[in-house]
Amino acid sequence: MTLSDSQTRDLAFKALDSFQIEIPSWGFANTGTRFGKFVQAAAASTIEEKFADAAEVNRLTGATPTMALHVLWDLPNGLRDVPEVRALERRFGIRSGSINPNLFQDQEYKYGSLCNPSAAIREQALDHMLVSIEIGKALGSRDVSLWMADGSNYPGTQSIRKRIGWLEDALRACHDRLAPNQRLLVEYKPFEPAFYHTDIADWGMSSHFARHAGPQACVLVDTGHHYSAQNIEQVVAWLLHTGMLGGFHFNDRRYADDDLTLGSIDPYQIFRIFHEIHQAASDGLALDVAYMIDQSHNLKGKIEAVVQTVVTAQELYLKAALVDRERLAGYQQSCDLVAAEELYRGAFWRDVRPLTAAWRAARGLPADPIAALRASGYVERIAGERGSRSSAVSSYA
Ligand code: PSV
Ligand code: MN
Repeated sequence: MTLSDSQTRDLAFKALDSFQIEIPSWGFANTGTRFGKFVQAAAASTIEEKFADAAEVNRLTGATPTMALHVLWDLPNGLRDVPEVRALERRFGIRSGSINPNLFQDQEYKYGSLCNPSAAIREQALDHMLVSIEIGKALGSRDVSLWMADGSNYPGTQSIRKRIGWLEDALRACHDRLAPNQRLLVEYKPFEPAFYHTDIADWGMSSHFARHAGPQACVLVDTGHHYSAQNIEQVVAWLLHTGMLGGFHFNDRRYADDDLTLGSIDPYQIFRIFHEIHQAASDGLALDVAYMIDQSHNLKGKIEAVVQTVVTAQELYLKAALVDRERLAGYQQSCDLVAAEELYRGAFWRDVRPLTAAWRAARGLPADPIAALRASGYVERIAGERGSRSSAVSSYA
């Protein structure tokens, strides 16, 4: 059945109303590569500045009410920093999103954190996890999002199986401390900074650890954390099917974990992921998926890059929402390959920008959030205010 314009509009508005995406506090701070850092005068160097920037993005897009926090960078004093964060939430109208423990920067973690051969260091890492869970409770934030840099660089230098056991124990201990509304998201990555083996290298390992930990644990898919040829939407379909999909860290990549703007290299990839999610929802699967951005922009203006990312995510989410799934199912059933593919590709190529613009107008948002940011003078103003300080401080190298 072909939809009328007003039916399409209703469907589009419904999809856009339901789509929110979390922005990372570290996306506003000065970052770099291991070769160097190009500092930006407008970069945020305090938690207050990060909240201010997040509020600006939400004002422009209406789709980013929460900001992910990285414990070491944003709450360096742990629970003692909670009241300040609470006050900033109220002041800027932005809620704390996922809480990201940091198990990769302390010197002790050279040979691993929760998988370190030293029981004392594993204990220290577990303590940090437990503090992060308590921070999540105190902030009323639901997801604790774990990524570890643990692994090894050379064959034979670590017992892969002993490390599996240590991690199983640690994640179960974490799960025991979750409040009923909290979730533990387990992120995977096949390489970097470890280059021989990574303790949670892929979605199968993440799923195993999450299942072993308990029912409130699930998998986090960072789109940059796959081998080049990997079929990520198939991974997503499997996680949906097995009830293990907890959320995403979106970004794009050409070679490795490049942290490029979502959809800048392969927008079709993100469309295909969103299609799996819309399809699962319309098939009646119970879904609870946290959409998050994990990008640290080094060359683009930080706030502008985040706004561009949110706008792109909305467009791709909407394109996938508008796939005629009934007709597609018919073509799939009759194995009409070309008709199925053309319908699918057609949805991807559809220009949904008139629909996103109409939705923004109806919701009192700027029709073109990037242009509105440029016109607002916000970046120039904060660059003037922050410029003298920002070269000195950074949270991520
Ligand atoms: C690691 O590459 C990662 O994707 C994790 O999610 C970290 O928390 C984040 O990037 C920031 O370093
Ligand atoms: Mn990530």
